[in-house]
Amino acid sequence: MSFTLSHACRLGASRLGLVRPLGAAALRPASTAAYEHILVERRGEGERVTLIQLNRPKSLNALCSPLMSELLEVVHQAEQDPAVGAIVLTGNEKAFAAGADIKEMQDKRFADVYRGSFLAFWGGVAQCTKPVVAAVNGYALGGGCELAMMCDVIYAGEKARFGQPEIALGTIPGAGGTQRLTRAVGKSKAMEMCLTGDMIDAQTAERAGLVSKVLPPGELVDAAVKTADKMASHSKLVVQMCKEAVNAAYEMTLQEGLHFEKRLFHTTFATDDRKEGMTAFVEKRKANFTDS
Ligand code: DAK
Repeated sequence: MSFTLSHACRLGASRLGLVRPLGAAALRPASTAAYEHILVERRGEGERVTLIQLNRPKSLNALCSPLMSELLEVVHQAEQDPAVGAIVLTGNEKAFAAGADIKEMQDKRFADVYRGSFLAFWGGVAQCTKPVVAAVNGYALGGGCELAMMCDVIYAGEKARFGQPEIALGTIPGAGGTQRLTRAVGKSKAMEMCLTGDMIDAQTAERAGLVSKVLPPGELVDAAVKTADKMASHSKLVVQMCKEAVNAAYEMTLQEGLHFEKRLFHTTFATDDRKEGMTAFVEKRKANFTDS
């Protein structure tokens, strides 16, 4: 089912790069106008997966600020919606996204971007507490590659191409390209990509650990939705803890991370869902999680 949301009065704030926290009450009826730069659908069992498609095909889904504001608004809504268990983010067959909008950045000066902390709000995608699966067909360049890396899992179509070409524009990656990419593929490949601006193909990205699966382009989104749906079938509470624990591996020493993991593991014993999951196993039935 497609659901659409009015955005008429929202874009003023969005264009300033402000992302308003929206509660469920801010959801608009399904019959009103759609977003301008993204398409949003609900998929999966019980429509528990939010599928977001970047939709600026003429500019290869260049990530202008209004698009990113819309994206962050929907991510936030999905996060607030107790019926949603996971998100899939995709583009089209030619491009996931060819980067931030160069035309928007072209005339900016240091004072503009520094004073306003230009584009810093993008980071909200990585803060999402629910699982986000990126389904990348075509180009994922610059901010497009960085956006994919803010997601928890990346699936790639066979023709996908990843790159950090900012160096050729006289700048450097600014949304994680030097950091998340290095953690994902190691120093040598990250340096090679960031310093040459060259792209890697989907197969290379899979070998390097940047993506976890490569699929025929036509099967990609369904595969990503299937995976997201499986994640959404588990206890949302425990999925959130699990995501938090994996993400901690990027921030902590091994000892700190092991301690943090152990404490979260112990914490699952304070939930109804841990008891239900183990009881269902023993009783040879499907668990009925209540996210509590
Ligand atoms: N921005 C704006 N327009 C773009 C674009 C982009 N990134 N990429 C493509 N387009 C537009 C083209 O200008 C063209 O528009 P028209 O000329 O038709 O009006 C249309 O999309 C089709 O593109 P091409 O004609 O170039 O198509 P080709 O198939 O020949 O080439 C290409 C495809 C992907 C190789 C090429 O378009 C390309 O090189 N694009 C630029 C890729 C790039 O350099 N990306 C990095 C941008 S810098 C930050 C957050 C994010 C960022 C930084 C900081 N913070 C949180 C602080 C991100 C920065 C970047 O991403």
